[in-house]
Amino acid sequence: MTVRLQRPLLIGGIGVTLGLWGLDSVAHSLSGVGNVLTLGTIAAGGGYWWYTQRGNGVQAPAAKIDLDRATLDRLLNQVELVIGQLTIESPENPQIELFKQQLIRATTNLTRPERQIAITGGQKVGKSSLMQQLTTEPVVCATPLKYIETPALFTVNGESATAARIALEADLVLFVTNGDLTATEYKHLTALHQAHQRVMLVFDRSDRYLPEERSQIIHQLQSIVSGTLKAADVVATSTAPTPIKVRKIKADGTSSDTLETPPVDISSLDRQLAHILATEGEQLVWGNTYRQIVGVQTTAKTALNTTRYNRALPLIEQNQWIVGAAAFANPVPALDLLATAAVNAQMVVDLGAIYQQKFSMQQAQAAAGAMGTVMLKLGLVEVCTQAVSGLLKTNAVTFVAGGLVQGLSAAYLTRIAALTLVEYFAAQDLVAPEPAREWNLDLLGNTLQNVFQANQRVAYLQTVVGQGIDRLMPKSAATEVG
Ligand SMILES: Nc1nc2c(ncn2[C@@H]2O[C@H](COP(=O)(O)OP(=O)(O)O)[C@@H](O)[C@H]2O)c(=O)[nH]1
Ligand SMILES: [Mg+2]
Repeated sequence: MTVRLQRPLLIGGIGVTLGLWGLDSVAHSLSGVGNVLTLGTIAAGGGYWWYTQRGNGVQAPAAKIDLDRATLDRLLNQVELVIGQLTIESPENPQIELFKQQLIRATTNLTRPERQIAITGGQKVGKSSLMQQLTTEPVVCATPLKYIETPALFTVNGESATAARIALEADLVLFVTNGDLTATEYKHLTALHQAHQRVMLVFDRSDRYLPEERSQIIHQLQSIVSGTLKAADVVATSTAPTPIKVRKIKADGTSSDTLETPPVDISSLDRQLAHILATEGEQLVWGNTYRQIVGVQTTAKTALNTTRYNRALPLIEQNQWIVGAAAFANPVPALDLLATAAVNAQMVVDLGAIYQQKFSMQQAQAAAGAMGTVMLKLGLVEVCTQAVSGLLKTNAVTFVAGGLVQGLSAAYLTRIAALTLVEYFAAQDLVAPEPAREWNLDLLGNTLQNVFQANQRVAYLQTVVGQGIDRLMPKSAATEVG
Protein backbone atom coordinates (compact mmCIF):
# COMPACT_ATOMS: atom_id res chain seq x y z
CA MET A 1 0.00 0.00 0.00
CA THR A 2 1.07 3.56 -0.45
CA VAL A 3 0.59 6.35 1.96
CA ARG A 4 0.67 9.79 0.51
CA LEU A 5 2.36 12.34 2.67
CA GLN A 6 0.93 15.79 2.72
CA ARG A 7 4.19 17.10 3.96
CA PRO A 8 7.73 15.80 3.84
CA LEU A 9 9.19 14.42 7.01
CA LEU A 10 12.23 16.31 8.06
CA ILE A 11 14.67 13.86 9.45
CA GLY A 12 17.79 15.23 10.95
CA GLY A 13 19.52 16.50 13.97
CA ILE A 14 19.78 13.21 15.78
CA GLY A 15 23.42 13.81 16.41
CA VAL A 16 22.79 17.05 18.25
CA THR A 17 24.79 16.89 21.41
CA LEU A 18 23.32 18.07 24.62
CA GLY A 19 26.28 17.91 26.89
CA LEU A 20 25.05 20.72 29.07
CA TRP A 21 21.68 19.25 29.48
CA GLY A 22 21.27 17.00 32.47
CA LEU A 23 17.94 15.26 32.48
CA ASP A 24 17.77 15.26 36.23
CA SER A 25 18.10 19.01 36.37
CA VAL A 26 16.13 20.81 39.00
CA ALA A 27 12.49 21.53 38.38
CA HIS A 28 11.79 24.82 36.71
CA SER A 29 8.87 26.95 37.52
CA LEU A 30 6.68 27.53 34.52
CA SER A 31 5.45 30.90 35.60
CA GLY A 32 7.59 33.98 35.57
CA VAL A 33 8.94 35.58 38.69
CA GLY A 34 6.48 38.03 40.10
CA ASN A 35 3.49 36.32 38.64
CA VAL A 36 2.50 34.92 41.97
CA LEU A 37 -1.14 34.36 42.27
CA THR A 38 -2.57 31.75 44.54
CA LEU A 39 -1.34 31.43 48.02
CA GLY A 40 -0.78 27.76 47.38
CA THR A 41 1.69 28.42 44.64
CA ILE A 42 3.58 30.97 46.60
CA ALA A 43 3.53 28.95 49.77
CA ALA A 44 5.19 26.19 47.83
CA GLY A 45 8.15 28.51 47.33
CA GLY A 46 11.25 28.83 49.37
CA GLY A 47 9.76 30.29 52.52
CA TYR A 48 9.88 27.31 54.73
CA TRP A 49 13.16 26.14 53.31
CA TRP A 50 14.61 29.46 54.17
CA TYR A 51 13.13 29.29 57.64
CA THR A 52 14.80 25.96 58.31
CA GLN A 53 18.09 27.22 56.89
CA ARG A 54 18.22 30.35 58.93
CA GLY A 55 20.12 28.64 61.71
CA ASN A 56 22.98 28.26 59.25
CA GLY A 57 23.11 31.97 58.63
CA VAL A 58 21.56 31.73 55.18
CA GLN A 59 20.12 35.01 54.00
CA ALA A 60 16.56 35.43 52.85
CA PRO A 61 16.15 35.27 49.08
CA ALA A 62 15.03 38.56 47.59
CA ALA A 63 12.38 37.05 45.36
CA LYS A 64 9.94 39.90 45.57
CA ILE A 65 10.06 42.60 42.95
CA ASP A 66 10.02 46.22 44.02
CA LEU A 67 6.63 47.68 43.51
CA ASP A 68 6.02 51.20 42.31
CA ARG A 69 3.70 53.02 39.98
CA ALA A 70 5.96 52.41 36.97
CA THR A 71 6.03 48.66 37.63
CA LEU A 72 2.27 48.64 37.94
CA ASP A 73 1.87 50.53 34.69
CA ARG A 74 4.18 48.10 32.91
CA LEU A 75 2.21 45.17 34.24
CA LEU A 76 -1.03 46.80 33.24
CA ASN A 77 0.37 47.30 29.78
CA GLN A 78 1.34 43.64 29.49
CA VAL A 79 -2.11 42.51 30.52
CA GLU A 80 -3.72 44.87 28.05
CA LEU A 81 -1.55 43.30 25.35
CA VAL A 82 -2.72 39.84 26.36
CA ILE A 83 -6.34 40.97 26.26
CA GLY A 84 -5.74 42.66 22.92
CA GLN A 85 -4.24 39.47 21.58
CA LEU A 86 -7.18 37.48 22.90
CA THR A 87 -9.49 39.89 21.11
CA ILE A 88 -7.63 39.21 17.86
CA GLU A 89 -7.49 35.45 18.26
CA SER A 90 -10.88 34.88 19.84
CA PRO A 91 -13.06 37.94 19.20
CA GLU A 92 -16.24 36.25 20.41
CA ASN A 93 -14.78 35.31 23.77
CA PRO A 94 -17.26 36.49 26.42
CA GLN A 95 -14.48 36.81 29.00
CA ILE A 96 -12.86 39.74 27.21
CA GLU A 97 -15.40 42.25 28.51
CA LEU A 98 -14.99 40.89 32.03
CA PHE A 99 -11.22 41.21 31.89
CA LYS A 100 -11.52 44.81 30.71
CA GLN A 101 -13.87 45.65 33.55
CA GLN A 102 -11.57 44.01 36.06
CA LEU A 103 -8.68 46.09 34.79
CA ILE A 104 -10.72 49.26 35.09
CA ARG A 105 -11.64 48.30 38.63
CA ALA A 106 -7.98 47.63 39.41
CA THR A 107 -6.94 51.08 38.23
CA THR A 108 -9.82 52.85 39.99
CA ASN A 109 -8.66 51.02 43.10
CA LEU A 110 -5.55 53.21 43.07
CA THR A 111 -7.55 56.26 44.10
CA ARG A 112 -9.62 54.58 46.80
CA PRO A 113 -9.38 56.61 50.02
CA GLU A 114 -10.33 53.85 52.43
CA ARG A 115 -7.91 51.14 53.60
CA GLN A 116 -9.08 47.63 54.26
CA ILE A 117 -7.41 45.68 57.01
CA ALA A 118 -7.83 41.93 57.35
CA ILE A 119 -7.39 40.20 60.68
CA THR A 120 -6.28 36.64 60.14
CA GLY A 121 -4.67 33.73 61.97
CA GLY A 122 -5.37 30.26 63.30
CA GLN A 123 -8.27 29.20 65.46
CA LYS A 124 -8.92 31.00 68.76
CA VAL A 125 -5.82 33.17 68.58
CA GLY A 126 -7.76 36.34 69.41
CA LYS A 127 -8.90 37.59 66.01
CA SER A 128 -12.40 38.54 67.17
CA SER A 129 -11.18 40.19 70.34
CA LEU A 130 -8.71 42.25 68.33
CA MET A 131 -11.40 43.22 65.85
CA GLN A 132 -13.61 44.26 68.73
CA GLN A 133 -10.90 46.44 70.26
CA LEU A 134 -9.93 48.07 66.99
CA THR A 135 -13.51 48.98 66.20
CA THR A 136 -14.39 50.30 69.64
CA GLU A 137 -11.17 52.26 70.03
CA PRO A 138 -10.28 53.29 66.49
CA VAL A 139 -6.69 53.91 65.48
CA VAL A 140 -6.07 57.63 65.27
CA CYS A 141 -5.31 58.39 61.64
CA ALA A 142 -6.58 60.42 58.73
CA THR A 143 -7.45 57.39 56.63
CA PRO A 144 -10.89 55.78 56.83
CA LEU A 145 -10.38 52.17 57.90
CA LYS A 146 -12.42 49.05 57.43
CA TYR A 147 -11.65 45.86 59.32
CA ILE A 148 -12.54 42.36 58.34
CA GLU A 149 -11.98 39.17 60.29
CA THR A 150 -11.17 36.16 58.14
CA PRO A 151 -12.27 32.66 59.02
CA ALA A 152 -9.61 30.72 60.92
CA LEU A 153 -6.59 29.55 58.97
CA PHE A 154 -5.29 25.99 59.12
CA THR A 155 -8.67 24.36 59.57
CA VAL A 156 -9.78 21.32 57.64
CA ASN A 157 -13.21 22.61 56.72
CA GLY A 158 -12.06 24.49 53.65
CA GLU A 159 -12.38 27.91 55.25
CA SER A 160 -8.63 28.40 55.10
CA ALA A 161 -8.84 29.09 51.39
CA THR A 162 -11.52 31.73 51.98
CA ALA A 163 -9.38 33.24 54.71
CA ALA A 164 -6.39 33.40 52.38
CA ARG A 165 -8.46 35.04 49.67
CA ILE A 166 -9.91 37.66 52.01
CA ALA A 167 -6.43 38.43 53.33
CA LEU A 168 -5.11 38.92 49.81
CA GLU A 169 -7.99 41.21 48.91
CA ALA A 170 -7.26 43.55 51.82
CA ASP A 171 -4.65 46.31 51.86
CA LEU A 172 -2.91 45.12 54.99
CA VAL A 173 -3.04 42.01 57.12
CA LEU A 174 -2.84 41.70 60.87
CA PHE A 175 -1.59 38.17 61.34
CA VAL A 176 -2.50 37.07 64.85
CA THR A 177 -0.51 34.43 66.66
CA ASN A 178 0.01 33.28 70.26
CA GLY A 179 3.64 33.03 71.28
CA ASP A 180 5.57 30.53 69.20
CA LEU A 181 5.13 30.86 65.46
CA THR A 182 4.52 27.44 63.95
CA ALA A 183 6.14 26.47 60.66
CA THR A 184 2.70 26.53 59.04
CA GLU A 185 2.02 30.03 60.32
CA TYR A 186 5.42 31.15 59.12
CA LYS A 187 4.84 29.72 55.68
CA HIS A 188 1.51 31.47 55.37
CA LEU A 189 2.87 34.78 56.53
CA THR A 190 5.75 34.55 54.07
CA ALA A 191 3.37 33.69 51.27
CA LEU A 192 1.31 36.79 51.98
CA HIS A 193 4.44 38.87 51.94
CA GLN A 194 5.53 37.34 48.64
CA ALA A 195 2.19 38.32 47.17
CA HIS A 196 3.05 41.94 47.99
CA GLN A 197 0.72 41.97 50.94
CA ARG A 198 1.74 44.20 53.84
CA VAL A 199 1.71 42.13 57.01
CA MET A 200 1.98 42.90 60.70
CA LEU A 201 2.52 40.06 63.13
CA VAL A 202 0.40 40.42 66.25
CA PHE A 203 1.30 38.39 69.32
CA ASP A 204 -2.01 38.41 71.15
CA ARG A 205 -2.86 37.00 74.58
CA SER A 206 0.49 38.30 75.73
CA ASP A 207 -1.03 38.99 79.16
CA ARG A 208 -0.59 35.31 79.88
CA TYR A 209 3.16 35.83 80.10
CA LEU A 210 5.32 37.65 82.58
CA PRO A 211 6.81 40.87 81.21
CA GLU A 212 10.30 39.39 80.68
CA GLU A 213 8.88 36.31 78.96
CA ARG A 214 6.80 38.56 76.80
CA SER A 215 9.74 40.55 75.53
CA GLN A 216 11.67 37.32 74.96
CA ILE A 217 8.84 36.02 72.79
CA ILE A 218 8.65 39.27 70.88
CA HIS A 219 12.39 39.12 70.16
CA GLN A 220 12.12 35.55 69.06
CA LEU A 221 9.25 36.37 66.72
CA GLN A 222 11.12 39.36 65.34
CA SER A 223 14.14 37.25 64.56
CA ILE A 224 12.13 34.45 62.95
CA VAL A 225 10.40 36.84 60.55
CA SER A 226 13.32 39.21 60.12
CA GLY A 227 13.67 38.32 56.44
CA THR A 228 10.08 39.32 55.87
CA LEU A 229 8.99 41.89 58.41
CA LYS A 230 10.67 44.79 60.12
CA ALA A 231 11.02 44.43 63.89
CA ALA A 232 8.53 47.24 64.39
CA ASP A 233 5.90 45.24 62.52
CA VAL A 234 5.90 42.60 65.23
CA VAL A 235 3.83 43.73 68.22
CA ALA A 236 2.38 42.27 71.41
CA THR A 237 -1.22 42.84 72.42
CA SER A 238 -3.66 41.68 75.02
CA THR A 239 -7.14 42.17 73.68
CA ALA A 240 -9.16 40.20 76.23
CA PRO A 241 -6.95 39.65 79.26
CA THR A 242 -7.89 36.94 81.74
CA PRO A 243 -8.63 38.15 85.26
CA ILE A 244 -5.85 37.29 87.67
CA LYS A 245 -5.98 36.59 91.38
CA VAL A 246 -4.50 39.43 93.38
CA ARG A 247 -3.68 38.88 97.04
CA LYS A 248 -3.80 41.91 99.29
CA ILE A 249 -2.02 41.73 102.64
CA LYS A 250 -3.57 43.99 105.21
CA ALA A 251 -1.81 45.77 108.05
CA ASP A 252 -3.01 43.17 110.57
CA GLY A 253 -1.30 40.43 108.56
CA THR A 254 -4.45 38.91 107.16
CA SER A 255 -4.90 38.68 103.40
CA SER A 256 -7.76 38.75 100.94
CA ASP A 257 -7.85 37.53 97.36
CA THR A 258 -9.62 39.44 94.64
CA LEU A 259 -9.91 38.88 90.88
CA GLU A 260 -8.60 41.73 88.80
CA THR A 261 -8.60 42.06 85.06
CA PRO A 262 -5.43 43.56 83.61
CA PRO A 263 -6.09 46.38 81.17
CA VAL A 264 -6.49 45.75 77.49
CA ASP A 265 -3.35 46.79 75.65
CA ILE A 266 -3.15 47.33 71.93
CA SER A 267 -1.05 50.48 72.11
CA SER A 268 2.00 49.23 70.18
CA LEU A 269 -0.27 47.90 67.47
CA ASP A 270 -2.12 51.23 67.32
CA ARG A 271 1.11 53.17 66.99
CA GLN A 272 2.66 51.00 64.28
CA LEU A 273 -0.58 50.77 62.33
CA ALA A 274 -1.00 54.56 62.39
CA HIS A 275 2.61 54.91 61.29
CA ILE A 276 2.21 52.50 58.36
CA LEU A 277 -1.00 54.20 57.24
CA ALA A 278 0.64 57.59 57.38
CA THR A 279 3.84 56.61 55.58
CA GLU A 280 2.88 53.74 53.29
CA GLY A 281 -0.71 54.51 52.48
CA GLU A 282 -0.07 54.58 48.77
CA GLN A 283 2.10 51.45 48.68
CA LEU A 284 -0.65 49.50 50.40
CA VAL A 285 -2.95 50.22 47.50
CA TRP A 286 -0.24 49.49 44.95
CA GLY A 287 0.18 46.03 46.40
CA ASN A 288 -3.56 45.50 46.31
CA THR A 289 -3.81 46.70 42.73
CA TYR A 290 -0.85 44.55 41.76
CA ARG A 291 -2.60 41.45 43.06
CA GLN A 292 -5.75 42.37 41.16
CA ILE A 293 -3.92 42.90 37.88
CA VAL A 294 -1.93 39.69 38.28
CA GLY A 295 -5.24 37.93 38.83
CA VAL A 296 -6.60 39.28 35.54
CA GLN A 297 -3.32 38.45 33.84
CA THR A 298 -3.50 34.84 34.90
CA THR A 299 -7.06 34.27 33.80
CA ALA A 300 -6.53 36.17 30.55
CA LYS A 301 -3.43 34.12 29.79
CA THR A 302 -5.37 30.94 30.47
CA ALA A 303 -8.13 32.08 28.13
CA LEU A 304 -5.60 32.87 25.40
CA ASN A 305 -3.81 29.58 25.86
CA THR A 306 -7.08 27.69 25.72
CA THR A 307 -7.91 29.36 22.42
CA ARG A 308 -4.50 28.46 21.08
CA TYR A 309 -4.68 24.92 22.37
CA ASN A 310 -7.97 24.42 20.57
CA ARG A 311 -6.37 25.60 17.36
CA ALA A 312 -3.30 23.42 17.93
CA LEU A 313 -5.17 20.18 18.53
CA PRO A 314 -6.32 19.50 14.94
CA LEU A 315 -2.80 20.26 13.75
CA ILE A 316 -1.39 17.82 16.28
CA GLU A 317 -3.81 15.10 15.22
CA GLN A 318 -3.00 15.64 11.59
CA ASN A 319 0.73 15.54 12.20
CA GLN A 320 0.49 12.52 14.40
CA TRP A 321 -1.14 10.47 11.66
CA ILE A 322 1.09 11.76 8.89
CA VAL A 323 4.14 10.69 10.85
CA GLY A 324 2.43 7.46 11.87
CA ALA A 325 1.49 6.62 8.31
CA ALA A 326 5.02 7.29 7.09
CA ALA A 327 6.55 5.02 9.69
CA PHE A 328 3.94 2.38 8.95
CA ALA A 329 4.58 2.42 5.22
CA ASN A 330 8.34 2.70 5.46
CA PRO A 331 9.49 1.21 8.74
CA VAL A 332 12.79 2.65 9.87
CA PRO A 333 15.72 0.27 10.28
CA ALA A 334 16.38 1.36 13.86
CA LEU A 335 13.57 2.16 16.25
CA ASP A 336 15.55 5.06 17.64
CA LEU A 337 14.86 6.93 14.44
CA LEU A 338 11.22 7.15 15.46
CA ALA A 339 12.14 9.80 17.97
CA THR A 340 13.60 11.87 15.17
CA ALA A 341 10.54 11.41 13.02
CA ALA A 342 8.22 12.32 15.88
CA VAL A 343 9.53 15.83 16.33
CA ASN A 344 9.83 17.36 12.94
CA ALA A 345 10.85 20.92 12.44
CA GLN A 346 7.76 21.85 10.47
CA MET A 347 5.59 20.96 13.45
CA VAL A 348 7.73 23.19 15.65
CA VAL A 349 7.27 26.05 13.20
CA ASP A 350 3.51 25.48 12.83
CA LEU A 351 2.76 25.15 16.53
CA GLY A 352 5.07 28.06 17.22
CA ALA A 353 3.03 30.17 14.84
CA ILE A 354 -0.17 29.45 16.77
CA TYR A 355 1.62 30.60 19.93
CA GLN A 356 3.05 33.70 18.25
CA GLN A 357 6.56 32.31 18.39
CA LYS A 358 8.40 32.72 15.16
CA PHE A 359 11.18 30.28 14.39
CA SER A 360 13.48 29.93 11.44
CA MET A 361 13.59 26.44 9.98
CA GLN A 362 17.11 26.13 11.30
CA GLN A 363 16.07 26.98 14.87
CA ALA A 364 13.13 24.65 14.60
CA GLN A 365 15.38 21.88 13.40
CA ALA A 366 17.75 22.36 16.30
CA ALA A 367 14.86 22.23 18.75
CA ALA A 368 13.36 19.18 17.11
CA GLY A 369 16.72 17.43 17.18
CA ALA A 370 17.18 18.31 20.82
CA MET A 371 13.76 16.96 21.73
CA GLY A 372 14.38 13.77 19.82
CA THR A 373 17.56 13.26 21.77
CA VAL A 374 15.79 13.73 25.08
CA MET A 375 13.12 11.26 24.02
CA LEU A 376 15.88 8.75 23.43
CA LYS A 377 17.63 9.53 26.67
CA LEU A 378 14.40 9.07 28.53
CA GLY A 379 13.89 5.76 26.79
CA LEU A 380 10.49 6.92 25.54
CA VAL A 381 10.79 5.07 22.25
CA GLU A 382 11.41 1.79 23.99
CA VAL A 383 8.67 2.26 26.56
CA CYS A 384 6.30 3.26 23.83
CA THR A 385 7.04 0.50 21.31
CA GLN A 386 6.85 -2.13 24.02
CA ALA A 387 3.53 -0.85 25.26
CA VAL A 388 2.15 -0.71 21.72
CA SER A 389 3.36 -4.26 20.96
CA GLY A 390 1.75 -5.46 24.14
CA LEU A 391 -1.56 -3.86 23.22
CA LEU A 392 -1.40 -5.19 19.66
CA LYS A 393 -1.11 -8.77 20.84
CA THR A 394 -4.68 -8.50 21.97
CA ASN A 395 -5.72 -7.18 18.55
CA ALA A 396 -4.67 -10.19 16.41
CA VAL A 397 -2.98 -8.17 13.70
CA THR A 398 0.44 -9.72 14.02
CA PHE A 399 1.06 -10.06 10.29
CA VAL A 400 1.87 -6.40 9.94
CA ALA A 401 3.13 -6.02 13.45
CA GLY A 402 6.50 -4.61 12.44
CA GLY A 403 5.21 -1.65 10.51
CA LEU A 404 2.18 -1.19 12.68
CA VAL A 405 4.15 -1.00 15.89
CA GLN A 406 6.31 1.63 14.31
CA GLY A 407 3.41 3.56 12.87
CA LEU A 408 1.50 3.63 16.13
CA SER A 409 4.56 4.40 18.19
CA ALA A 410 5.51 7.22 15.86
CA ALA A 411 2.01 8.66 16.09
CA TYR A 412 2.04 8.46 19.86
CA LEU A 413 5.49 9.97 20.16
CA THR A 414 4.53 12.76 17.79
CA ARG A 415 1.58 13.57 19.98
CA ILE A 416 3.75 13.64 23.08
CA ALA A 417 6.26 15.89 21.33
CA ALA A 418 3.55 18.22 20.09
CA LEU A 419 1.87 18.49 23.48
CA THR A 420 5.26 19.23 24.98
CA LEU A 421 5.78 22.08 22.54
CA VAL A 422 2.31 23.40 23.28
CA GLU A 423 2.96 23.39 26.99
CA TYR A 424 6.36 24.95 26.50
CA PHE A 425 5.00 27.73 24.31
CA ALA A 426 2.11 28.36 26.66
CA ALA A 427 4.60 29.13 29.41
CA GLN A 428 6.38 31.78 27.32
CA ASP A 429 5.42 35.39 26.87
CA LEU A 430 2.08 35.22 25.17
CA VAL A 431 2.59 38.23 23.02
CA ALA A 432 6.08 37.79 21.71
CA PRO A 433 7.76 41.13 21.16
CA GLU A 434 10.54 39.76 19.01
CA PRO A 435 10.91 36.73 16.77
CA ALA A 436 12.96 33.64 17.44
CA ARG A 437 14.02 33.35 21.00
CA GLU A 438 16.56 31.04 22.56
CA TRP A 439 15.25 27.67 23.57
CA ASN A 440 15.33 26.85 27.23
CA LEU A 441 16.39 23.27 26.82
CA ASP A 442 16.11 22.44 30.51
CA LEU A 443 12.54 23.60 30.53
CA LEU A 444 11.81 21.75 27.32
CA GLY A 445 13.23 18.53 28.77
CA ASN A 446 11.30 18.85 32.00
CA THR A 447 8.11 19.62 30.13
CA LEU A 448 8.63 16.57 27.96
CA GLN A 449 8.97 14.36 31.00
CA ASN A 450 5.84 15.80 32.58
CA VAL A 451 3.79 15.50 29.44
CA PHE A 452 4.95 11.95 28.89
CA GLN A 453 4.05 10.97 32.42
CA ALA A 454 0.67 12.62 32.13
CA ASN A 455 -0.10 10.76 28.87
CA GLN A 456 1.29 7.38 29.79
CA ARG A 457 -2.00 5.90 30.81
CA VAL A 458 -2.83 2.60 29.18
CA ALA A 459 -6.32 3.81 28.36
CA TYR A 460 -4.89 6.68 26.37
CA LEU A 461 -2.45 4.46 24.50
CA GLN A 462 -5.31 2.11 23.77
CA THR A 463 -7.21 4.96 22.15
CA VAL A 464 -4.24 5.85 19.97
CA VAL A 465 -3.79 2.20 19.03
CA GLY A 466 -7.48 1.83 18.25
CA GLN A 467 -7.57 4.97 16.12
CA GLY A 468 -4.28 3.99 14.51
CA ILE A 469 -5.44 0.59 13.39
CA ASP A 470 -8.40 2.23 11.71
CA ARG A 471 -6.30 4.88 10.08
CA LEU A 472 -3.14 3.02 9.16
CA MET A 473 -4.51 -0.34 8.09
CA PRO A 474 -6.49 -0.77 4.91
CA LYS A 475 -10.10 -1.59 5.81
CA SER A 476 -10.02 -4.98 4.08
CA ALA A 477 -6.90 -6.17 5.90
CA ALA A 478 -8.28 -5.09 9.23
CA THR A 479 -11.53 -6.95 8.72
CA GLU A 480 -9.78 -10.03 7.37
CA VAL A 481 -7.85 -10.52 10.54
CA GLY A 482 -10.46 -9.05 12.84
N1 LIG B 1 -5.87 35.89 78.13
C1 LIG B 1 -6.29 36.34 76.99
N2 LIG B 1 -7.27 35.70 76.32
C2 LIG B 1 -7.66 36.18 75.13
C3 LIG B 1 -7.08 37.32 74.56
N3 LIG B 1 -7.66 37.54 73.37
C4 LIG B 1 -8.57 36.58 73.22
N4 LIG B 1 -8.58 35.76 74.28
C5 LIG B 1 -9.44 34.62 74.50
O1 LIG B 1 -9.16 33.63 73.52
C6 LIG B 1 -10.35 33.01 73.10
C7 LIG B 1 -10.48 33.15 71.61
O2 LIG B 1 -10.57 34.54 71.28
P1 LIG B 1 -11.23 35.05 69.95
O3 LIG B 1 -11.00 36.49 69.89
O4 LIG B 1 -12.62 34.58 69.85
O5 LIG B 1 -10.31 34.28 68.94
P2 LIG B 1 -10.59 33.99 67.40
O6 LIG B 1 -11.13 32.60 67.33
O7 LIG B 1 -9.25 34.06 66.80
O8 LIG B 1 -11.53 35.01 66.88
C8 LIG B 1 -11.50 33.70 73.85
O9 LIG B 1 -11.82 32.89 74.93
C9 LIG B 1 -10.87 35.00 74.29
O10 LIG B 1 -11.44 35.45 75.49
C10 LIG B 1 -6.05 37.99 75.31
O11 LIG B 1 -5.47 38.99 74.88
N5 LIG B 1 -5.69 37.44 76.48
MG1 LIG C 1 -13.34 34.80 65.81
